[in-house]
Amino acid sequence: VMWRQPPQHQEWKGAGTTAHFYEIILGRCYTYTQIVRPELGHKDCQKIGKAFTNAFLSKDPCGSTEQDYQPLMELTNQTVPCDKTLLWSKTNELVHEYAWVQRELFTLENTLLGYMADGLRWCGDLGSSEMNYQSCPDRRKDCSNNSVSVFWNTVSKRFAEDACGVVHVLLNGSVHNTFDERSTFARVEVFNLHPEKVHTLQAWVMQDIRNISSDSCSDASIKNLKLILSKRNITFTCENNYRPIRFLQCVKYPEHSSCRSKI
Ligand code: DVN
Repeated sequence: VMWRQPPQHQEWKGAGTTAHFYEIILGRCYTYTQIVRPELGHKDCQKIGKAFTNAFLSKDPCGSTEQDYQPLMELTNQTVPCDKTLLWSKTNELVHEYAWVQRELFTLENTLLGYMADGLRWCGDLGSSEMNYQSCPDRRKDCSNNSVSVFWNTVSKRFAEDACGVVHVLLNGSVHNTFDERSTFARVEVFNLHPEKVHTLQAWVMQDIRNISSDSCSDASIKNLKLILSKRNITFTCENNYRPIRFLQCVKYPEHSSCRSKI
């Protein structure tokens, strides 16, 4: 008997779990703890890998919670020195180029958990103990409480809560909302900085070198950020086109007029 194949049904609107997810997070855990930051000391990568997958396997991928990730969070605590936390929004490439050079600065992706999960996708299914490699919930089209978004909200919250001293943030002065209220930085990180430990948030607002305009620090969205922080008793300072990061932009566009002579 020839059975007609049922039409392939995509459960969710987003791409599925990254192929070889488990091997990638395990490998990244060993790379980070053995090579990138050996000073972190011993971490049990086998246990961390299991805690990561246990957070979402056999569960509804649209019903993910902070508690699901608690065992993973407890195995991956890490101290970032005061004044060395670097937040960002809409500057993904530039911020990591800068953190690569300034090795004492930590973005979330320079901590163990952020390093392990960076760029990956994952989800499980309530009715199965396997990962779903076919599709995962899209945060806009399916649900916001999906396994990946809840993970980033949870780790971003801890990253901000743990910060102390001066916290830096690299923002994009060439987009419509430099401070975007829907971003993780705005929704999660700004509200979880502890004013008893964090006295100042220093923003570096970088513009696209090919398109330099006027003062981004006086942008309305930045004024909104300043207001939110003043209500939280955190001092806000803002600097346009911070020179060390401008130099990085000039590495990419050395022939640009603002890179040719005096910057
Ligand atoms: O400070 C950093 C870092 O610590 C991080 O955890 O949060 C800050 C960066 O996130 P952001 O402020 O939301 O910045 P972006 O540039 O708006 O978003 C960066 C990336 O995270 C993008 O790939 C976002 O996906 P998108 O908007 O292109 O579909 C992604 N992202 C943002 N919010 C998310 C999310 N991914 C999953 N769930 C969310 N809620």
